[in-house]
Amino acid sequence: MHTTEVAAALKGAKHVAILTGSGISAESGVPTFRDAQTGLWSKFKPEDLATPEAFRRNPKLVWEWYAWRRELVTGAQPNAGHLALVELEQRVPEFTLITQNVDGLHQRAGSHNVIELHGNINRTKCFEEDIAVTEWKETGDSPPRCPRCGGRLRPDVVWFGESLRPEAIEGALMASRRCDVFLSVGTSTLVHPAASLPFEAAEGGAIVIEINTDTTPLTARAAFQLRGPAARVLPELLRAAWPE
Ligand code: BV8
Repeated sequence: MHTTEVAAALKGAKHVAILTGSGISAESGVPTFRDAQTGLWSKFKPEDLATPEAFRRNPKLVWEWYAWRRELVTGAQPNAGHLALVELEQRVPEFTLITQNVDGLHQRAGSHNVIELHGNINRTKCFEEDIAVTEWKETGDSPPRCPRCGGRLRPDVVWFGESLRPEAIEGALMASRRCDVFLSVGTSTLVHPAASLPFEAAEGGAIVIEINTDTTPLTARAAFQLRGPAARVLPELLRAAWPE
């Protein structure tokens, strides 16, 4: 294991950028995209439900899938992996946390400089007008209706085939190209454009470290791989870099 070399790199870093995927929330009980769905959702593949086409075809089904996931997320707690990143943010001169997760667990753990690439499941917007909606009348409609235009409401997440918010992807690309240490944590590195960020960082000369329980398309390109669960590996790394 390269914990000592990685700890030394972190200790000397000026700007650390992190990309996280659903693997960092796995130990909080939030299933990853790869994990088979359970219960009445077991017959659906996430990428079949997380599209505007699926919502047009069956808005009630998609809305209730997100309601189920929202309950899971609300019942979950940030784990030692999330908390280690909060500590890392306080220990390095510049820090950018780029997440693909829509669960909001980084912010609940106490992380500040967070870029939510794919939105947040606890926010809602109007499907027709594409603007945020915070209050609506519960009329029993599923999905509920927009108080302004009567259109259907949808979760404020980025669906497959939809573009990311320009400021989010531009901020993530800038941090990836400018950082000197890049950690890719708990992501299968398959969904674009997020999956290109660790490679942008490597192109930019950063030391790229992968923390994952498995190999991914990034493994061969990373300078170091720390194989293991994020909630164990990240605190170990912080202790190796800052023993006090
Ligand atoms: C777009 C929000 C413009 C919704 C999500 C280039 C090449 C190929 C395809 C494309 C391309 N460019 C665009 C595409 C199409 C598509 C795409 O990438 N498709 C993939 C499937 C090939 N991208 C898009 O559609 C994007 N939009 O590009 O718009 C455009 C449009 C059309 C055509 C061209 C351009 C929008 C993508 C965003 C979609 N929304 N989420 C919701 O959550 O419901 S993506 C969603 O899936 C997540 O946010 C995340 O990004 C992804 C899942 O990946 P991971 O988080 O990594 O999770 P996964 O389960 O896969 O893996 C878990 C990993 O953790 C594993 O490696 C496992 O080993 C590890 N692990 C498990 N436990 C632990 C652990 N590691 C450590 N510790 C543990 N305990």
